[in-house]
Amino acid sequence: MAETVTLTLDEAHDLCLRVLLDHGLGGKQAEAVAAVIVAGQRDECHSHGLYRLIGCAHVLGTGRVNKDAKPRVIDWAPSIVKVDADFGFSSYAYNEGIGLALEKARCQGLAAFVINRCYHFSALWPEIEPLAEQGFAALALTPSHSWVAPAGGTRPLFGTNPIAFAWPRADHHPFVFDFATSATARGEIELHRRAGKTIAPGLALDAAGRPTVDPAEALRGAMLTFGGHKGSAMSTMVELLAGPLINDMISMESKAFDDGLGAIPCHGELILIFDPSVFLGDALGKNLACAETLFDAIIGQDARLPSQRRYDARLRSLRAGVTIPTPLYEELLALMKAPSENARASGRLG
Ligand code: NDP
Ligand code: PYC
Repeated sequence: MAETVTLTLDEAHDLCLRVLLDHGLGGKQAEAVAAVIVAGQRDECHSHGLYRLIGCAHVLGTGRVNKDAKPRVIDWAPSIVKVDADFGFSSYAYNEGIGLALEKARCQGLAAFVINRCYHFSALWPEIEPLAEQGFAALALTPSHSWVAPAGGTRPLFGTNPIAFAWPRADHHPFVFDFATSATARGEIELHRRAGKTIAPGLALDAAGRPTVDPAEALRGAMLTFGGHKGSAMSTMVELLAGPLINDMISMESKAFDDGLGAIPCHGELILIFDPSVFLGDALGKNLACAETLFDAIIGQDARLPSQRRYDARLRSLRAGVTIPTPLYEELLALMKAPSENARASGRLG
């Protein structure tokens, strides 16, 4: 049997949708989740691509996610939109509320978009890159589960707490970065465990608080923040801004709420949206040009901009589809209630 399987983006989407619908997820919610998983795989963000379907199926099996969630969009204040996700997936709540949040950003120059009571498993860039494509700058933050020790500590406390930022560019893809405040995403460690590979030193401690490169030990122990005390403080900031500030759970509470099920984290998310045209008026063009000078200077040193790898991967995937390990493909097929005869008939599984 071949070591990998290649799927077109349509096939990857159909696979996601089928698994999610088979697990009882409502149609619009399933579409929102499938879109974000396929986007992750398309951009070769393997830790947040098709592999995540396993976690989605698991959390749906636990009965925790509201499969028929009805997100409620709340016009909270002149510059604040909240969406109560009704314990559904974040991507669906995002789709329901983002329109009003953008209206407010256009009007006030700055809007806060809050998603509450959501199950969140995705990368953050799919939420903010489209905003920068429409001319906005954006910053997204969300906690997760207590998996990460504070700098100087040895026990899990913070979530992997990603921060993502997007800036609009006229003739290029937006400038976007999106990373965990842990030294790596937990999904990466999980992928190393699945592949039987060790992880890099400096990412995690075992349950006894000793440094480890064994991914299974790392998952049982505590992950480390990036940049020592700096990542630790940034992670604390994510907990505060996307927890107490928005009346939602911090990672410790989300982990306790999980109650040992090992489900996808349930908590809130904060997205700040800036409209540069309101901030700048007539000075918009001059300042967007200044940003381009900065980007040129970065690239001029043969450094690369964040997301360039992702944009290159996207081009490849649009042309040639996405490639995943055969064992992962088999595991995903097995998640279907009635595994697809089409996939077998197509000869992909030999
Ligand atoms: P990485 O450490 O791989 O960093 C990713 C970011 O850094 C990307 O923007 C990437 O761009 C950029 N980057 C990487 N290498 C370079 C380089 N040499 N020069 C310039 N830029 C570079 O990611 P993480 O493991 O920390 O996180 C991966 C994903 O996990 C994120 O998308 C995050 O949102 C997600 N995540 C989600 C969580 C959740 O609760 N929902 C929790 C934690 C993580 P490029 O993509 O082009 O390589
Ligand atoms: O990879 O750390 C991670 C993660 C947590 C929640 C979703 N992804």
